[in-house]
Amino acid sequence: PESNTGYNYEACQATADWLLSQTAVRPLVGIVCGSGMGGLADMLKDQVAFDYSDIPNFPQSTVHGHAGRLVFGTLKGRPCVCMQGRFHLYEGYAIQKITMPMRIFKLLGVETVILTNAAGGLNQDFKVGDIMIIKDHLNMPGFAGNNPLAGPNEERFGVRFPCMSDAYDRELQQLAMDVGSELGYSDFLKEGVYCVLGGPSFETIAECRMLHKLGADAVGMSTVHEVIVARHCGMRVFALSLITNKAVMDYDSEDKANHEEVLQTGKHRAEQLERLVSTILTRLEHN
Ligand code: 6GU
Repeated sequence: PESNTGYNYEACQATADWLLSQTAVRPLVGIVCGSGMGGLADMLKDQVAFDYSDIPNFPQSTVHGHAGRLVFGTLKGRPCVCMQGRFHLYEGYAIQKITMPMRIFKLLGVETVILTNAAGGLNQDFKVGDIMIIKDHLNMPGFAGNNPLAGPNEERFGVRFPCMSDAYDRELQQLAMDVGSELGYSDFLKEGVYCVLGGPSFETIAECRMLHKLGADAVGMSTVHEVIVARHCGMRVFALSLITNKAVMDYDSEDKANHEEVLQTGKHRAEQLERLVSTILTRLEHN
């Protein structure tokens, strides 16, 4: 894999300083939009947006359905920064590159990170269109040594061996449940364990069965790397999966996972997901 040089503290600081010189927005919340959920960024008022290609040191996005813009603005008066399009292992990036925007968030002053993704449902009680509050994760690339914190530790960001048993803030999970029930979303608001794989191929039937047995409720190709780096540098994390399809679990099934279905479901539920996130946001407390 590529080395992480070029993404050291000074490079991140230079990028953050450049961004802070270009906008008056001082975000306390950072949002990462998953496939088909970029509409969240469009809700921001008084936008100042940057193509990733215009930001010094920033990685570039390649996938269809990911716009590749960093959008600053306010959501119901709250200053936010929003990644419209994220980076994935399957695009071939070094894992440190994928997660570099979390360190930029930190240096911009972000205290809370909200991440969304599209995921396949492994839990048999889940339906397409369900929104899953992520309460924990299985980091499969991490088991194989591909962890974004591998390499020299940067103490200015965090400790060598960060705790992950409290990765997903429990108060924010409860807040999301409360907000979801107020909005009338209880029927499709679930909670569960998200498992990340490298992709880009979808899982085999045997792999889905294995992941389900291991305790995963949903499977996808993102988020966990970002969560690890966000927690390492002390930001509070909340994450949601939109269940865009059911993972294929038996040999009689005619279903096949495909990217179009993922994007289609994203559109269908996007509005509700956006309302959930924006309402949560207005209830956040910051120092
Ligand atoms: Cl079924 N698998 C993975 N790995 N990622 C997904 C997905 C499935 N559905 C949406 N994203």
